[in-house]
Amino acid sequence: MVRARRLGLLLGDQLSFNLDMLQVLDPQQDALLLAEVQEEARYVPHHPQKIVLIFSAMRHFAEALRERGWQVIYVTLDDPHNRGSIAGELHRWQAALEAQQVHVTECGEWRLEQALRDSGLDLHWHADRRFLCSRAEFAAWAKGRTQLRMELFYRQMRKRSGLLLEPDGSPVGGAWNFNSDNRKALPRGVRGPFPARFAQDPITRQVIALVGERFTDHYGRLEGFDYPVTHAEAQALWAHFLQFSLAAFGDYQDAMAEGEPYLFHARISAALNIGLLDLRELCADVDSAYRQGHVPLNAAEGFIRQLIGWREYVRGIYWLCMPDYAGLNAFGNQRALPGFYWTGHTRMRCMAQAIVQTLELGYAHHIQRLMVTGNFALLAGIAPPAICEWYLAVYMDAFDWVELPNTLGMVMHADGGYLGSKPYCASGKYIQRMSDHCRHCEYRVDRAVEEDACPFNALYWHFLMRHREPLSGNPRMSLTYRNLQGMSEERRAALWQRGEDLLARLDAGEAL
Ligand code: DLZ
Repeated sequence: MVRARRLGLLLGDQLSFNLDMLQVLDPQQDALLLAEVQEEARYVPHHPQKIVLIFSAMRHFAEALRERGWQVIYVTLDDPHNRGSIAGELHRWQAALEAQQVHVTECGEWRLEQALRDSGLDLHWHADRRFLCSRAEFAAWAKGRTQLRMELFYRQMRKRSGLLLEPDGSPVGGAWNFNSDNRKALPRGVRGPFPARFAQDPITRQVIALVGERFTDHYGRLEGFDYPVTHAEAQALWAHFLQFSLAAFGDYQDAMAEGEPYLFHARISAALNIGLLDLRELCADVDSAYRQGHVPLNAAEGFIRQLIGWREYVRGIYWLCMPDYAGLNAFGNQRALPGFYWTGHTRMRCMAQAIVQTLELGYAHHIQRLMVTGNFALLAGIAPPAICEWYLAVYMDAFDWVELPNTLGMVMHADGGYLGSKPYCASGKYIQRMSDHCRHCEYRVDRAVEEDACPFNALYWHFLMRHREPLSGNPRMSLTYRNLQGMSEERRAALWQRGEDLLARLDAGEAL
């Protein structure tokens, strides 16, 4: 066995040439370790395509590193000596290579970072500079603030990055945020572009065979995998978005439509989160597309806000508040996740569409996640750990640092409003306004208490009634509570009863 002076670990979501560690270590004397392990593949029932993505991208990255002269140890899942965990493999290879030092990059997830810190290995830690704001910088920004607000954080990131700024430091277009120009419903006849698809090469096909054998107990379709697995393919996906989708993304980023799983969304989040794309390069491209007049400001600003605003903000909150954050449950929700989240077998058309496409593609866009599957979980009072695990398992781009704050905080309001100032609860009316699902649904969105009424309607009012305390005191909810107060007592009682019936049916294991 060859020896190495130092050993560097690269995790399945750290597949970037820009990592600090790769600048510090020396290809002449040091070795890099990538390991496919049971523990990472099974800590939640990841969508089979997500496991394919990670393993295939890891194998391709290992090849690319070797081409650049690195000595790479690559451990496959079926290696008979595989110890099944990242810490186990680090121990094994440190001993085998007689490495004097082991280098690691901050993990995306608290769970794994804790396991490495508890591993008994003497580790040299590197910050993950793929993000704009370090953990320590976020903590310094948050210190002394009673309420954290994304908008203020976002403005700081804009100033710091120089993105979409005038020479005097003011925001281009005279405002920091064009959020209100991002909410158009899709006009009839408008469709998203033909999606970019990536053919499976022999490495990917080998991984698909492995996953098909080993993960038969995980939910989600394995066939049809077409995600980018190399840096070059991820760049091609990005170029496709810039050319065909970004201009319309601004207007229609909240829209939903039958048979349109992607619309004008970039579908780059999985590639970005595992290191195949670089945040700074993406933002620079969007900034320059705007400055060259190729895309309107609501598109450029809306996109950049998601990346340097929301994405960095949720990561900051995650590392500031873990591990306690994972246990928060402000509404005391205890209900089990309905079985139809794993099958899509529900008569609610919007839910069925979002869930089925999720199981087929490992993808749904943010409004489907927030206002359809998420909204239902909030209104139905699903226990936060159950719905958080679902999101973490089924989405290709889901890692705890981004999934947990988004689900527990933004979707479920289980942190009591720390991350977002009001719950994103909505009746069927919102879904009707933003999609064409209701036109194809068995339930009637214009009804609330009848047997054929859209379940979102009564559940919405039931949610507001059962959480009157503490929500009615929230100034952003006052109009909603005035509407509730304006109803007759009989109407409120009927809505409550219909909500009770629906929840009882969920508890009995019935699909709505
Ligand atoms: C998601 C995932 C999966 C499915 N498998 C592996 C693996 O076998 N080896 C690995 O290094 N990483 C994997 N990952 C990504 C890790 O779970 C991810 O790095 C941590 O959750 C982030 O802390």
